[in-house]
Amino acid sequence: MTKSVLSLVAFLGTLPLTAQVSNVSPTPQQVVNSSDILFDAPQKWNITAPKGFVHDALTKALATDAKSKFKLIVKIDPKKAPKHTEGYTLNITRKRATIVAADINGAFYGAQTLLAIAKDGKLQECQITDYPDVPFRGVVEGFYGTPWSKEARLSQLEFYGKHKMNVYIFGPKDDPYHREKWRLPYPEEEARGLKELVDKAHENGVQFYWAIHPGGDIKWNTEDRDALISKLEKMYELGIRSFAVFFDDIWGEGANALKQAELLNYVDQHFVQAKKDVSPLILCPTIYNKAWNGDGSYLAGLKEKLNKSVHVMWTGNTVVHDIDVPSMQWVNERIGSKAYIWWNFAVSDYVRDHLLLGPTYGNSLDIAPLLSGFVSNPMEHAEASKLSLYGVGEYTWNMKAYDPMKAWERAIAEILPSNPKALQTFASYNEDPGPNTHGYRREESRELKPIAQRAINGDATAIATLGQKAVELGQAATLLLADNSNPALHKELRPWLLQAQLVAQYGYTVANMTTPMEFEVARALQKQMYDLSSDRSIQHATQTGIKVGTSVLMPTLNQVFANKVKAYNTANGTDISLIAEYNPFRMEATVGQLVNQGINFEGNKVSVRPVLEVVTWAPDASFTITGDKLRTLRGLSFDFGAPGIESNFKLEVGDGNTWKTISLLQYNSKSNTINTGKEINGVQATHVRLTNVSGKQLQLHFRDFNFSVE
Ligand code: LOG
Repeated sequence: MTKSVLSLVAFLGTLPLTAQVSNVSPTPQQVVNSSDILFDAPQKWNITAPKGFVHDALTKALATDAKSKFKLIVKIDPKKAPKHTEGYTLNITRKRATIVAADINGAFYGAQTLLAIAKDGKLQECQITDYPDVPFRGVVEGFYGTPWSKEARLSQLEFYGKHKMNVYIFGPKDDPYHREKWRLPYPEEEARGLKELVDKAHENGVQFYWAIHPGGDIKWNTEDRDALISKLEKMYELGIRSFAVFFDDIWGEGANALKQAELLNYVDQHFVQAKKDVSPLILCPTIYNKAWNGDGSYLAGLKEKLNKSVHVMWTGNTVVHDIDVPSMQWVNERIGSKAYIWWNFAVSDYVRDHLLLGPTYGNSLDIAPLLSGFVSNPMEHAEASKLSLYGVGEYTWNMKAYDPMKAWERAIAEILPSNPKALQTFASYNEDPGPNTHGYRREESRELKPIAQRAINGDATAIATLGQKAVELGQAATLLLADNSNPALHKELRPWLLQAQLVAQYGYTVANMTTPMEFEVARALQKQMYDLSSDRSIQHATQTGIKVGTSVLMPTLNQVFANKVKAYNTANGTDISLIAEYNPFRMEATVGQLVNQGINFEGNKVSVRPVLEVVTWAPDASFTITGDKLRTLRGLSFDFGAPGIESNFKLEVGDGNTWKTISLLQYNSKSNTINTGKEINGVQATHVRLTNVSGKQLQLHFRDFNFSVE
């Protein structure tokens, strides 16, 4: 670049870009506007472009005519293009648009930039030089819960292409042929569906990685090794050319670093290298975050044995964590290569009662040179996940230009152009996951914070404003419930929109209440929220509640409720309860991963939510479930994913002062379910406690723990 252009770039950096170029997301690395004047894009375009998906994308979006005077020329010329993989220049004049790209993906991205500029039928003279900061950018569908549908995935892949993300890793935990039945081939129809996805990915410049998760029951023998290779062969036949092997969330034999490395190296040599057209492998290790490093031998084993061509995934300092330079340096040193980041946002499988619709922020803007790839693990709500993925696209392409709030607003406008304001209001009450086992928190309702404290202090104006804010949330929810312009989004948000209406009514009631009757109304609304949370006709089977505004709005309202009732009690000598929440059971634990674990109470069944990763029980560690009143117990069972473990635990029930021990038995040797002796039936209790009495540390799953009450 010449000096004068550089200074022009610096100068323009302080000016807002005009409408057309600012349509481009992610923000290009360098833009020079020759003129601020917009001119009409041609009706018809005379297009010359490399055959295949670049040509297809352009001719699908633009009307073509070989006789048109306006030429669009796309060529691949590594000598003239920016010296970056996927780089391109785009030059628009009044007469023609020219894209010069380093490679085919660069040409595709140049075309995407042009299409974004021309979106409203206008063009602008400009010269753009562009390339990505991070070589592999995108998404790992790696959550627990209902895997995305084929339709959702097709829509995602288009979205990634449009926003210049080039990786999609298929690894949903609950796809049977990814994990449980990893040895078996997909049934024909599903295989056909995958083939369709692979084609769609290639049309959008996206590498489709298929991941296999064999560690739960793999035997380190030739038979299983060959089973794995033949499964990969089957996937290769479907057109897949990129593969990953996941060993996360397992323990025991499968978690052996040296055996894992041996297997990956074998696949590398006998499959990847042999095929010649397959991308480098990706491994998700068992120790995939710093908190689990232990004595360091696992990562040391990988570093020593694993082929350097294999990318190693990493979630950061803990399972759910934002990434910075020191955390990258820490892992890179230990694995001997640049880690491939698996960022666990906006995944919500550990807080399924929440939607995470807030902006994408928290990762340092200077880590690009330290990582080999950056993929985000989103929510099982595919369409709603685009709100954060849009930010991931912008962040990974051009970190220095990244502005989380602006990206968020642009995402909202793109995903629901009919009602962006309502969606933004609603989203601003669905950002924080609430207290959770991973300790990961997000800002929520930024605008509400200054009002909240004043409302709690009793400031009448602030309380009225709080009520008004609640009403605005209700209005937003009502508008969104009636807006079916994005049906997939509507379907995903619906349970939370219904809950938001109740939250709004509660807020309005609390802000305005003065009488005992109105206190009761507020409490009745909380009961309705609780009931809606466990209504199976509204939410699907693995969904465990519906929460809105838990970070600022609800706690503030609950506090205002208590203050008002207290003042009333003092003035009238009454003794009305200060608690508005309806919360019949709570959990306390010395097992770290269970501290904030939610409890469901539906019909007469009380159950603790499953934990996804392996739970570590120190000797004598326990958890206690406490009810709000004495209830009669009728049977209890649990499943920690292993048979014959009953003698390691002691189960007690009681009223908090006296405890009765209940025997634990495994009725069926083929299942992992542990039951109790008959003596539990009819016992009156408020408390149920389970303790590790084995005298040693236990590592177990936590699939289910439930009991029935009368
Ligand atoms: C799983 C992942 C899950 C995520 C968040 C990794 C590597 N594995 O704790 O499937 O969606 O955390 O709950 C994980 O993150 N285990």
